[in-house]
Amino acid sequence: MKPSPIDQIRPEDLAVAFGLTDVRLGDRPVVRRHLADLRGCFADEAAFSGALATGNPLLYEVCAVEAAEGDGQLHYGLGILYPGKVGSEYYLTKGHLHAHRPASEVYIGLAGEGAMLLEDEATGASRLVPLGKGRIVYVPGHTAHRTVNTGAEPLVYIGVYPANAGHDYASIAERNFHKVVLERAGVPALVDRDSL
Ligand code: PAN
Ligand code: ZN
Repeated sequence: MKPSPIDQIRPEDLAVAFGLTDVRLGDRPVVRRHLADLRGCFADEAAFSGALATGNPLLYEVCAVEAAEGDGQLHYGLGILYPGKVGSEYYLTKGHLHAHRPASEVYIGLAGEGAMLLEDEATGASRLVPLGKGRIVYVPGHTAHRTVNTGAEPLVYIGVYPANAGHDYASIAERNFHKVVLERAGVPALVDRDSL
């Protein structure tokens, strides 16, 4: 007899403990991105070089649970994005499109204050939507997405996405997002990259 789907998941993947200050989910691998890994992401290159000359801080870390593969399965990751800025641009994630473009994603905000920058791949249309404690963001397919910490505390969230989504970083690295999120007069402002 074929094993039922529930038998194909390891018991430790059926229920996973998490906290808000430690990104680790059991012994699953953690991806850590430091400032140097974000070369090319920030608009102000001089501010980036200046910041890097004084250190290479941890900007964010992610731990994913990829318990099952195949049609209909889900993966998810816990992310912690630390507060800070390069020049006046808030700390951010690299951002990506899903390799399987129709794959959408749900982000659930657990702690902190921030936003998601969404950008339609075909038209470049952008939305800045709040993500933080008590907020859920829907990321449609075909939409590049980047997380931004606009607060003073770590921004903690979970992203849930189809198992076959995959991550395409190269397309974003090539052209970057059209918009940047800067602190202007003490509050976040969405600004055209080309206007800087
Ligand atoms: C998230 C992201 C996470 C880190 O789990 O992977 O926020 O951002 P980057 O992957 O852009 O570095 C997600 O969107 N997964 O699909
Ligand atoms: Zn994603």
